[in-house]
Amino acid sequence: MTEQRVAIVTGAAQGIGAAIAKELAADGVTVVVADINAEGAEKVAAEIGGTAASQKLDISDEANVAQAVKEVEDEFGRIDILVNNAGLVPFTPWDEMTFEGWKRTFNVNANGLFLMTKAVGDVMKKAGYGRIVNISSNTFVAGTPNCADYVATKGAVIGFTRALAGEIGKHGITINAVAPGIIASEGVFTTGHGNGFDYVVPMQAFGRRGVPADIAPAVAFLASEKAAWITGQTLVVDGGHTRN
Ligand code: NAD
Ligand code: 4PL
Repeated sequence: MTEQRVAIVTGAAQGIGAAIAKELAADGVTVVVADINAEGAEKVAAEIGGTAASQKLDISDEANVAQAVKEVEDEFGRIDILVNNAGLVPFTPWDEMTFEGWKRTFNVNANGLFLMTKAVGDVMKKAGYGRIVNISSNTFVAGTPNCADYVATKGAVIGFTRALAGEIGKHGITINAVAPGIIASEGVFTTGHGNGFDYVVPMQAFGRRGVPADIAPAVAFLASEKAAWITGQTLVVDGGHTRN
């Protein structure tokens, strides 16, 4: 890949996605900052500068996904990297969980992942090349309470990653997952998860809060040429919180 590579990072208006977008851009990748929050996405793309672009995108809306992916293909002629980062991170004790809430979480975290991977995967298939990185969570390993819907979607991300790897390798596409531990993103402090650091930091190998920039390099590695022999894997990046 000597030419300029192009990436779509979903949910990149803030938090982990914004850090991933910045990391890829620093690696010389042309990044499309895609988010349902158009204004935030625009701001991150402007901060990156250079060739970075932004896009308003709801990953759970089939028509929006089709149009947005076509737009990127038309403008840049290629999509080398897809980072499926956008997601809802609700904090809902089981006694308060409803079927509506469960479906809302699955609609974005699982269905949105499907729609983006399907649409961008078709573009990658034509090119015979692609790198897909899905953001899971170490809650799947830890069985973190107060978000059973969320943990189930993050297990779905890992199952999907494992299953699809064997089917899309023949098209030159790798697909892997990164499973972060609790990270001080903007989103995490808007819910009860903000108190999670008190419990989690003492279990980590390092006594500080994880930040979005702690996650981005692992994603950039899996999106790079250096990771060409790695597919179907999940890399836990959590400061040693879970170690099994
Ligand atoms: P965040 O809430 O700070 O940011 C998420 C971004 O996704 C927001 O900009 C939001 O507008 C966007 N988004 C939400 N729904 C969308 C949709 N339908 N279409 C497009 N964009 C949408 O979240 P974060 O903490 O940075 O988390 C990012 C990812 O990392 C998520 O997949 C999350 O599950 C995962 N993760 C987070 C943590 C953590 O502790 N923060 C830990 C492990 C995994
Ligand atoms: C350990 O992915 O991994 C809280 C909220 N605690 O979203 C997460 C831990 C949260 C996590 C996560």
